[in-house]
Amino acid sequence: MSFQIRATFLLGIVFFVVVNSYAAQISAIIIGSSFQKDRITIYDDVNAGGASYYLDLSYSYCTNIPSDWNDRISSINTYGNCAIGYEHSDCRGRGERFAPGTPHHGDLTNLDFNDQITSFKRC
Ligand SMILES: [Ca+2]
Repeated sequence: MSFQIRATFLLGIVFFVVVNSYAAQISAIIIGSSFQKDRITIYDDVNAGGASYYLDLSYSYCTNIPSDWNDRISSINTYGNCAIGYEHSDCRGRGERFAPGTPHHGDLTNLDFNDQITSFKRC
């Protein structure tokens, strides 16, 4: 290969690598932000203790938690999102709003709502 062809070839590789790394960064940012959006984690015990389960609320209006988590949640991390927890399935019964500024995410006994939540929806 002549110098010119080799230089063009190398430039092509560098361009390919740079474009791909930008594409990877951009998709990582998009995936990262959609991962946090509407995500909450529910915990078996107070203060984020015991078993935990990740819930993504972005795909439906109301999300019934898995049956093995029914009436078991004692604390919640909303990651700054807003979610309403309901006493019964299909977002029926008593509802409590969990959002930045609302109290007792870490201890639902303070809301008299310990081990009672069955479904969630976004605020
Ligand atoms: Ca519990």
